Amino acid sequence: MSERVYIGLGSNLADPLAQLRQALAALAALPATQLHRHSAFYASDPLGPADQPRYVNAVAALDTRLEPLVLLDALQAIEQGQGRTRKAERWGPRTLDLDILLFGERLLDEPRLIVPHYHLQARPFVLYPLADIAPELQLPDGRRLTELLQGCPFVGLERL
Ligand code: A4P
Ligand code: MG
Repeated sequence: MSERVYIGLGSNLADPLAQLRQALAALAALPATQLHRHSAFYASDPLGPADQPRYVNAVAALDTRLEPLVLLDALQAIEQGQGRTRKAERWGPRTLDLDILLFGERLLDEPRLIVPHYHLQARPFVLYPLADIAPELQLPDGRRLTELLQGCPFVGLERL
């Protein structure tokens, strides 16, 4: 049985828009997985160190039969394939970041994988793209996306 998974995509280096398009093609090509739909692309002010370029962000909905850690491995392989190098600096610039935002109704708290993604509810560059593709979405804890949006103004964000 497949599960609906939401992936947050972000890039602020080496032609971010092209990075995101390439990543969407890679997601669509994952085994046992269908790319259901994706949001618009959004330019967003960097969260974290301010001396880095603006990001482009989007959210994709997948239907997958992969297990969560298998999907995480696949996402990290896509990041590596697009030139991601992990640096010590937290929240620093990157060619591609793929985060698992939600995985069906699952609550995961493992060393390598926490789902729902932490800070999901506070990030306009996650919530507004999510609202493009799943306005009726409800989190596993029962909170509705519409409630979260009310607490998260559309600031520092530009629909491309
Ligand atoms: N990990 C745990 N849970 C998850 C999950 N749900 N999805 C682990 C993906 N990975 C998860 O991630 C570090 C480790 O988190 C992984 O090895 C995985 O096992 P990472 O991608 O190597 O590191 P990171 O992304 O630098 O760290 P972090 O804390 O995840 O950063 P964020 O929260 O992703 O923030 N500003 C704008 N405007 N737009 C952005 O997209 N992104 C960041 C990065 C900072 N500022 C931004 C944006
Ligand atoms: Mg990440």
